[in-house]
Amino acid sequence: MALPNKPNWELLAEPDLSKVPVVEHEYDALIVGGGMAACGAAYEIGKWMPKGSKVALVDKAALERSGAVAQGLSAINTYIGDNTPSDYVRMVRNDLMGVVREDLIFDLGRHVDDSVHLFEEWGLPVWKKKGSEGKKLVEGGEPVRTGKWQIMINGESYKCIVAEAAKAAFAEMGYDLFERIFIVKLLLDANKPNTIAGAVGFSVRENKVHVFKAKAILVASGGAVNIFRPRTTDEGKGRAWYPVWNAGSTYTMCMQVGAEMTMMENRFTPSRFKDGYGPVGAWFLLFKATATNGKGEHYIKSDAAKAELAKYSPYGQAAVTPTCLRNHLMLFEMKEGRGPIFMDTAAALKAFLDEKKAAGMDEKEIKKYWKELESEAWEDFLDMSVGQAGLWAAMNIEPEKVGSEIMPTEPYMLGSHSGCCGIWVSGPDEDWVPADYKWGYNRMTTVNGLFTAGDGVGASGHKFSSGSHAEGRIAAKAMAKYIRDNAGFKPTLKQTAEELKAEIYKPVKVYYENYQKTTHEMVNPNYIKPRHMMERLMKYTDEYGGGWSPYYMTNGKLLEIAMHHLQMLREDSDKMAAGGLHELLRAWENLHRIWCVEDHLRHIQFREESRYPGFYYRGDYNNVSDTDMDQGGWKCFVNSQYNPETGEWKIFKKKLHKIIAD
Ligand code: SFD
Ligand code: AMP
Repeated sequence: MALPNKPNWELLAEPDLSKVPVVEHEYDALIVGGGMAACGAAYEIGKWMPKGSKVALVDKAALERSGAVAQGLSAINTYIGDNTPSDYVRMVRNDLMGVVREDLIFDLGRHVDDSVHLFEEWGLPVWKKKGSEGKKLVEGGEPVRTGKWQIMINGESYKCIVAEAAKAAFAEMGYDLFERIFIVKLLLDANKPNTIAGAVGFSVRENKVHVFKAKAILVASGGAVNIFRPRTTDEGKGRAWYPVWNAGSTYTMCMQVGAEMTMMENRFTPSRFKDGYGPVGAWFLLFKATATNGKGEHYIKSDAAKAELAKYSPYGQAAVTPTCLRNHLMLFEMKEGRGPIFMDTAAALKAFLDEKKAAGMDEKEIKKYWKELESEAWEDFLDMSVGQAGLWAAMNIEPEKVGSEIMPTEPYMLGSHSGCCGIWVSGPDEDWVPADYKWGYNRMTTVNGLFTAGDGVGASGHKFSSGSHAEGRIAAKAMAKYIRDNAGFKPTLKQTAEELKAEIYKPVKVYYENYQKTTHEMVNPNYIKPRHMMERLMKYTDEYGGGWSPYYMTNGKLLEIAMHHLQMLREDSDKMAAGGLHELLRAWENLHRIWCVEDHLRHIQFREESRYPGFYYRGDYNNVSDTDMDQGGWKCFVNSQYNPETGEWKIFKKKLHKIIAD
């Protein structure tokens, strides 16, 4: 039996699962995911593992173009350079409305530049200021800064470059790389409580199940996309800002084995160029563009905007307005009927030109300069969001002549960009780190031997691509230490390989047992297709969980209804049907989505305030309650934990420590 990648009517027959082989592997360390964090881990781990160790990396896609950086990027958003790690902590703390793990952020800040230097060494072109062209950063080359933290790159091939180095490091050590294998779940040890022992997944290219035993596992499978109804409809559906292939696997898989989660109420609702999802940072920071409302007013400077920001003091009054509050101002204008919001691209480009003219640049030089400016503007999208460039071309948009609409998108869950949901991990084992922030191994979750990085680590956003890579390296080093310290540990699985295979291939069985019972395979009383399951999920999260259609507003009652629907979805997911390997992938992705978004809403329900106005609001607690948890306030973490033995959840407040002074 060969299951088709896409349903193929000629091949439909009762599937014989005995013909699906199960390959069993045994490793010391396993890396799940192949993005920035995983590539950082792959590059680093060999330096620290005992000689002769066995290490593997498993990616659901192909390393060269997988994860959020697949299309490339036009900026590296975290490069400390002449700034200090303490300043970096202050910036992240303010942008994320005060509730962050300062130990993790400081730790990242002191290591991130090393990854950027490696990228340059591996061939990534970093823009340099006039006068220092040709010099590498480590040789004193001055990067073109867009903002205080961001540097510009020619980054279309960013991921290829980073993946190549990871592969080379693996090849040198004789480690194994598995591509196109989707990991479905993690497995706990049969004998040692709360200890990771393995993972199971399936090939998305051939009928094969893979069971991995490992002494330690790093899960770095990115954030969660397509959990809320997207703004795109039909023809454009599937287009999103963050990578569609990251389906919440990191959060769900770690949560399911009992890892404590933190700040899962946080989401990132980015403002993006409408319909193409093109990022806005380069326009705001490099081109110094401003946003206007439908009346052409620079609404950010209005008294109404100032009054709105004053409600969220001290965050709203910081030198740089937090990302969520920038959204809040945008939504305020739109709700007051002054939309749409435009990025004033034409004014920004004209201002550059005027500046040069005033400085006495001659006509010929101006023409040349204009060409450069124009191509930089296009390259920003061509490097990381090709669809936006395509849309501009298709719509006859000339950014030097007309502005383009920007719009808050549907929400995403992530821990590495301007969001901070994720897993509660140990910080570095150093004396300045509070005792309740560390338990021995840096970036280890509360499950022994289970590590995470990048989007996986909670309460420490603004790592971006470079920080995720650096964090993967930090985690890999700690994971190697854990393996050395637990050299005698022999992972033992609770389930047999055959049991795991039956569980993974269940949606295939459901499909083939029932598809002939209706005339159209999409509609069937005995099953639900992954596509429909995802649509149902998106409808509920949008309408009840504060998606874009109710302007990101929810409340206790709406969340109660959302939880009911999500429980029904979980129940119904047992009846998901997959007619081919691609659909089998979609089925398991959906399950990952449902779990992580359920935890997200559970957290929003628990936190009786609106910590991130502009990302989400609770109508019944529409304020930021910034007093300490000891005084009944919400300036604290919210953590949750699923108990894999009993199936029960607990959710609770966790103390916040301020480490770096203002
Ligand atoms: O413009 C499984 N990001 C930006 N970072 C920057 O530094 N500069 C920018 O310019 C950035 N911008 C940006 C960014 C992302 C995107 C999509 C756009 C624009 C359009 C953010 C970074 O890219 C991001 O922070 C990091 O990539 C996060 O790293 P990491 O490792 O946490 O996630 P990943 O790279 O997406 O990798 C995930 C991997 O997991 C695999 N995977 N493998 C096995 N089993 C499963 N079940 C799996 N599920 C997922 C994936 O295949 C992938 O390999 S801008 O907006 O600011
Ligand atoms: P984005 O393209 O929105 O993902 O942003 C890229 C980088 O620029 C991130 O580090 C953002 O925090 C930062 N950024 C974007 N817009 C602004 C703004 N208006 N003010 C300050 N920083 C911004």
